Amino acid sequence: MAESPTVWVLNGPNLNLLGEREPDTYGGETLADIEKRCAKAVKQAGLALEFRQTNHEGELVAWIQEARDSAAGLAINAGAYTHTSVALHDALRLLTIPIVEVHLSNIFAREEFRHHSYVSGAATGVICGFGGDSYLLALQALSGKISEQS
Ligand code: CA2
Repeated sequence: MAESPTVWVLNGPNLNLLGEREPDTYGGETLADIEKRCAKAVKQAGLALEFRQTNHEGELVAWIQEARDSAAGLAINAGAYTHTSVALHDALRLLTIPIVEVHLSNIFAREEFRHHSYVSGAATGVICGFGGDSYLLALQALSGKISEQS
């Protein structure tokens, strides 16, 4: 039987600490809780999941490059690198698969420095402000795009 197409979910700095502080901004779930919900959702959609987190910008760039050959779609919460990283923008621009930018919080309702994203210009779409549900909504969008293509 053919392997299921794999959706990659990449997470940037400090997201490993989710659930420990600032629940009003980011919700009470840990990243492991969100990963579990994502795993369930992709299984139901007939897809596979690769879910990763790093605190290092270069590692995120390397993973985005790796996704070029391995992923059918990519969801990325680049954390604070969203607002600073031209390197992430350039790496994402090299992909031809659908990309959804994800944020737990509504970055547009927060400090001015969070309103600009280097990820958005390279993404197919953006979902923010729904806590852990933002990831599920991103997977739903990617699943739709992937089935459109096949
Ligand atoms: O809302 C999001 O998902 C963000 O990408 C989260 C980033 C922030 O820099 C972006 O502007 C929006 C920060 C993640 C920090 O994670 C924490 C985890 C535990 C406690 C405090 C922060």
